[in-house]
Amino acid sequence: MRFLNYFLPVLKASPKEAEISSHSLMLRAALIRQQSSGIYSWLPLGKRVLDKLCKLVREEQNRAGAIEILMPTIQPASLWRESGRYDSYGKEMLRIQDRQNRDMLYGPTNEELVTDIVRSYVRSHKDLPLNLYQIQWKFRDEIRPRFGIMRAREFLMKDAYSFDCDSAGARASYNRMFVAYLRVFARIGLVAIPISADSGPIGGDMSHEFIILSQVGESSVVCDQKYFDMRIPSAEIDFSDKKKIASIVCEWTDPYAATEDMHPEALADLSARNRISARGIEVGHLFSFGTKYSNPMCARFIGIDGKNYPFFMGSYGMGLSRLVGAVVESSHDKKGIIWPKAIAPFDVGIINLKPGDVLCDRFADSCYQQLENAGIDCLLDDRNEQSGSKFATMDLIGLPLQIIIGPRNVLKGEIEIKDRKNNQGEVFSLDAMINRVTAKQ
Ligand code: P5A
Repeated sequence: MRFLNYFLPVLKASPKEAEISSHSLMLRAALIRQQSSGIYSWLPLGKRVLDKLCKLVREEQNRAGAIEILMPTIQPASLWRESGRYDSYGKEMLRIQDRQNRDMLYGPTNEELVTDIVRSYVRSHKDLPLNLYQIQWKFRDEIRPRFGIMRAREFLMKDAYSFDCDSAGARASYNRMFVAYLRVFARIGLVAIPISADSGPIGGDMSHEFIILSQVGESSVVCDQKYFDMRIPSAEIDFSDKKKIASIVCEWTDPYAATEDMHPEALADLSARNRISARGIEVGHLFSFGTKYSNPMCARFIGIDGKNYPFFMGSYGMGLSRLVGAVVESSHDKKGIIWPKAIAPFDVGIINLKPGDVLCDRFADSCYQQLENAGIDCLLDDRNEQSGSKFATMDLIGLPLQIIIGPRNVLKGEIEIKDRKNNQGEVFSLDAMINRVTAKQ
């Protein structure tokens, strides 16, 4: 992509409404734009990040055996009346009426809707287990939307729903999602602490939140620092191996972790040396709630003994728009964002310091073409701007690698590569640079 053909309206000053770094950086780098309280547009650069994150999340959900569907954002109230949640859900739910005066709502979550799909098609234990997921916008009319997309009213969630014959099967489905979550967070450079949690309005007796430690988080957590040295399950992990998957969950729930409002005795065993007390951002939440929805909604299957049973269910949420904020919050410096490679909007930023100069243009175009041909996404800054402003923009938007093409270097046939993370530059010939960058990707 060439900057002159792109839409990247970066802001010079930090917007007044932003209270935390990630919100300010996301606005300044033109990732998002607020349209109303807690409601955001995703501008081209932000859309690229969100798309990359969705792709990665899909890979991990599919690997764990979940199957993607897409449910509507607008749901009929009738389903929520069946489950009994229509009245109890409260003011967070955006309730609307259609032209026939039918009660509808903008989905804050989809347990009822997915239960309706499954009860319509799944008849037999032979069709189980089943785990259906979607990536879809949700609306919750939060009393105090805050920190940009971090606590928004409209937000993107990956929500998965599992259906099993019995509680042992449901536990295995839960464990698979747990392990898939560990892999997603690790792939975007985050350590997420699984914390046993209250299940709130979703319900059930087992629940874990995944929390990223951060000063701006809304939860207070205490955990063992061991979490920061633990190994992430590899991509080759066999998700059909129930024992292996359960052992990984055991390993990851063994070190101490709790939210501060719980008063566990185990805390006493945790020596001060290993204890981390910090704030954290909730980026995912797993629930296991058995027959809470299938029973009232008469969602049943025929078991091995020919009798009817309600499905044993769980649901598994991941806040994808919030995760983008959490990544920016945990990976930035004074100059701007530092994207992990996995979700960077472009892999490489090329700065042509002197557009119009024959040699600079030739080097910049050749570099851009060769990298694009090698499948590397580049943003070429071909604007006629001051060098300082171009450097500042590139640092602000935080692409992992910068290639700097300046009139003095090109006379010697050279190009500079700078790593955004450590700010270290190295000078190469054009060919050596292409080899180097393509080898790194
Ligand atoms: C699980 C999947 C559920 O809704 N039903 C479907 C279950 N869980 S949850 O914990 O309520 O939400 C899942 C994740 O969504 C993110 N999230 C938000 N992100 C941005 N703004 C919000 N207002 C918001 N509310 C929830 C969180 O990451 C949460 O873990």
